[in-house]
Amino acid sequence: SMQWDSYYTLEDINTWLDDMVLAHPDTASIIIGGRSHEGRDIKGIRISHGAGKRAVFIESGIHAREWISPATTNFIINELLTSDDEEVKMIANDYDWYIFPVTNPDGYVWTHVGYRLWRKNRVPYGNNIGVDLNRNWNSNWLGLGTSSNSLSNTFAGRGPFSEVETRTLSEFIKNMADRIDLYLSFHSSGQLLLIPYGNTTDPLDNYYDAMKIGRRAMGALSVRYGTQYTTGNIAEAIYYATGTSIDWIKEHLHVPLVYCYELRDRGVYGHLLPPEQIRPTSEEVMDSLVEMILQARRLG
Ligand code: 0X9
Ligand code: ZN
Repeated sequence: SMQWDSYYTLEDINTWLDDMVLAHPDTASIIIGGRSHEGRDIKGIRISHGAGKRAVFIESGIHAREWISPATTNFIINELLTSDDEEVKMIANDYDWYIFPVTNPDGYVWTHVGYRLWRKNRVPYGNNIGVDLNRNWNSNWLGLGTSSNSLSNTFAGRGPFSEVETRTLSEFIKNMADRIDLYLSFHSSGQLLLIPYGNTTDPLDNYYDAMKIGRRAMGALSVRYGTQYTTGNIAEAIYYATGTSIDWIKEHLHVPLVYCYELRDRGVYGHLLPPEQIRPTSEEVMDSLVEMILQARRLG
């Protein structure tokens, strides 16, 4: 089992997912959300206490080097399956959970065996390698905040969904989209909670509800360790970014609530967050997730 004080390889994470399903056969099952260029599965877990419930979807690790993202997601899986906390048990029970810790498996493996700060997938384009999988979704594709140069870390690919990872995962999501109440995308870093859209500062249809729910969730996040997150539209809170997952989920699948977490920290370690911070980062995010769902219910 995981100790939450070190980062794990893809192989370790996938074995751990299998172990969790073996230990919780009535509620947990393995799901395959898609595949990668190098032929790996995008492996995840479904947690369900009975058919026909509304769903929460968690996509993490789309950027390979952001190791705190899968680590936090694994912690959430563990809490949903093993916690004795009444509120955690309640959210675990009330929803069907679809959770993918590593949605860029080739990139994640490369950060362990090749280059620690790799971000993109591993597809060769000319002399360069890799598409930014968070610029390749079919929403304002190749708009602001991305690049058509394959050397760039924000290379959008040769077309919307040119990459097998985004193409297969988006199909999986599309096929269950009418059940999703809440979609979360985990990244690092900067301590932000972001809402669509990345190409404009114009408010969303449900901007005020999304902001209110997000701010209250970040209030809950701050209680345990005092960690401050800023809630805002992608374009106003950081920079323009197009072809991102949450924009596509919102624009094309009409999921009401979608958020991108930019996890710890705020510029000291960045993507190289020390493993001692895995547990506190994960705990406070879990606190925020409980509050987010309670607030979404109140307003929804
Ligand atoms: O640039 C990005 O893709 C994200 N920042 S990061 O430093 N993790 O690369 C911000 C994108 C915000 N939008 C979505 N996540 N959809
Ligand atoms: Zn990222």
